[in-house]
Amino acid sequence: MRILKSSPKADGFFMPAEFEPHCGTIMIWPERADSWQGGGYAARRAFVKIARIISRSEQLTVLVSSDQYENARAALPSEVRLCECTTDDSWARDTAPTFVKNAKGEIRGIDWGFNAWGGLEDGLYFPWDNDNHVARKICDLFFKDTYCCRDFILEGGSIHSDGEGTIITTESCLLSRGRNPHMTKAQIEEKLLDCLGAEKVIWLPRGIYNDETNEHVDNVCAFTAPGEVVLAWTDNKNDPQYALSAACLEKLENSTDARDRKIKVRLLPIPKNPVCMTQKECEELDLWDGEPTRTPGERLAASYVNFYITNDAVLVPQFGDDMDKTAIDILSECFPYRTIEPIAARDILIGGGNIHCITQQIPTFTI
Ligand code: KQY
Repeated sequence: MRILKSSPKADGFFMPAEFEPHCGTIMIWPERADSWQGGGYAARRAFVKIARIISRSEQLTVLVSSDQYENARAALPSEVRLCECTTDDSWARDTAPTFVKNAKGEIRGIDWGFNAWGGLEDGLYFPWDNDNHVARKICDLFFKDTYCCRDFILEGGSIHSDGEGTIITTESCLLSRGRNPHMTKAQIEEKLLDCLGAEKVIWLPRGIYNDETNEHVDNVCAFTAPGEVVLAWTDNKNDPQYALSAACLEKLENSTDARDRKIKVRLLPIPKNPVCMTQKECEELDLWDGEPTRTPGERLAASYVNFYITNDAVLVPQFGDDMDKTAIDILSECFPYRTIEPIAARDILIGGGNIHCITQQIPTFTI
């Protein structure tokens, strides 16, 4: 594996869309007891269900600690490849490489800097060194050259690509003080275009209320096709999400993409009833640095937008809410050629993210 200092764009590489064909997916076995309640058992059951569906249509690699290897091997289907790797947690979207592709069908990984969603400013755990090394290790494992972008803090959940030159992201996340405070918005945009081989960045102002990642885009808005997105939405003007989603809608309605298309926006409701931590769930989380990581009644950043697209399916978070079925119906329209798979996701959400956050796609490649 070569560590490259050049730029993906200059080398003819770009980030394909998630709905383009994958050769595989990466996940990381959950274990951290201050992230995953009850010692991680419930989260692992949800991860296994997701793994079963993904491995139906693509090669799934799951990173696991040596302590958990036996448990993971027993729980996961035999076609899943397990690979021992030291990590700090299980957010493959954010710690695995972002893969870019060129016209010949070659792929390379991008190794962004990772500081646990904000470092010492407002990050979510410390230390994060193991997570910061995951992307390069995965490139090693897959024999893929890697672009060293460790000087730029970015998580995969904070970007979406349509594969045709357009990137969406959120200002609340990418301009946060804990990531790249030395860079201007224009410099950050230039870096994104250069690394992702894109022509246009659409900056959504906000994300999902109470999203502890500083509002990753992958929880609020996602491409379903070139020129088409779903946006998390509520009609309830008293809900704190209303103003955030309305600001994003205004931006999308006044934007064109890199190919000068007007963007078609489908509104995807958020759950009707806020999803909040129970006393029992809080009691089943270990403390971090002597402090609770969640408090009873805390509203979690529940959103159906945090789905994951595989070669044959779309895995959609479900919260036991009236809107679960509506979300499935809307996404069925968006993805008529894939099976829509509802996944009970509360046990993942408690960790602070959802199905998209625990998965990272590897595009198909020729060589
Ligand atoms: O949403 C994500 N991409 C990651 C969330 C991390 C939360 C850590 N508690």
